[in-house]
Amino acid sequence: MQKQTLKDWIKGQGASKGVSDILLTIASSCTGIAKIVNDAPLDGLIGASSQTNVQGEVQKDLDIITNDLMVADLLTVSSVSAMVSEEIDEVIQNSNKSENANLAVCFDPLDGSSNIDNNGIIGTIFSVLELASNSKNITSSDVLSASRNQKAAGYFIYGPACLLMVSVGNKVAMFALSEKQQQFLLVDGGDVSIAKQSNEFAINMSYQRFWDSAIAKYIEQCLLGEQGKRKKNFNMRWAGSMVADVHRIFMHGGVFIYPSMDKKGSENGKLRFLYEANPMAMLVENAGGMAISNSLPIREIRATNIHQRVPVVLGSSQEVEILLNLYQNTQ
Ligand code: P6P
Repeated sequence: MQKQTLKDWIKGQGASKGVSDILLTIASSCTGIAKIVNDAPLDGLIGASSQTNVQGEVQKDLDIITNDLMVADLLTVSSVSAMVSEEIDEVIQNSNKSENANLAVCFDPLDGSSNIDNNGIIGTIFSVLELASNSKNITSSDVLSASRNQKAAGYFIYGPACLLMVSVGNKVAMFALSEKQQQFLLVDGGDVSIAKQSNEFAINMSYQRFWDSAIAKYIEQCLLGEQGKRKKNFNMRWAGSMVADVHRIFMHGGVFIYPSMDKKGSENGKLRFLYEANPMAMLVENAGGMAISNSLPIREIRATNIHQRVPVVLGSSQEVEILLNLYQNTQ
């Protein structure tokens, strides 16, 4: 049976033409990124560039190349009013936008780029926000005040297969890039859900001394396994790539944790709200999971900076509920 194309799925979900044009353009951009990533070792592109981004992080060659590709492609879409990229300090204006354009695209063009040189799994994360204003010059506060009005969110994952996980407000659907057809085709029934229970957690254990008491207590109980009050054993995974760690949660449950830490520069964790935490929170919640930042739902955060970092706990609802209770009891 012919698998549904991304274009037909989007139409079936009732997304606006503006959102549809953006999603199809990003899908085309990421088809190109998949090829660039695949050829990177042969093209000498797995190393670091001489530049640093607004986060003060050394940019990889591929960070810059993939960013420039996505910006150039999205500037051709008339429904895009502005963009926020992890790699660019300021809001990017779209001079080609139509008069009534009111959509902002926030993206991390290549998440997990510390995994490039070891051929690890990396990805692209995106969020489409509907702005309250369609003024000529879109400000940071215009974008930030639209963060609760996500019209679409998703990620591409460049692994053995190139996959897309996406939601335009209702269900979450997974697509795979068909080499033959060079387009994304629907995998399974278009209704991905996250297991409510899990025995797997994803956290960088090397930061244990910096954790707050809620996280410390939760992980302590996981590590006690059957001897502790959880009365079951846990497994740990940490890919060092948010897209890889979150995708595993969609596939077989689990909880992903990047907490605030008592460590200079990590007081709000590491992950950025607009183009990492917020889109992943929409996907996770639309798949029946939970996504919190300390004791607040991530999607209710009122960020004050377009590159603001926020603590992230997301995944299987029963596990996130335990962490939420721990946060509420330690406040
Ligand atoms: P750490 C990748 O650089 C990233 O932003 C996320 O994709 C990933 O979850 C996190 O950093 C890993 O951080 O501190 O474990 O290297």
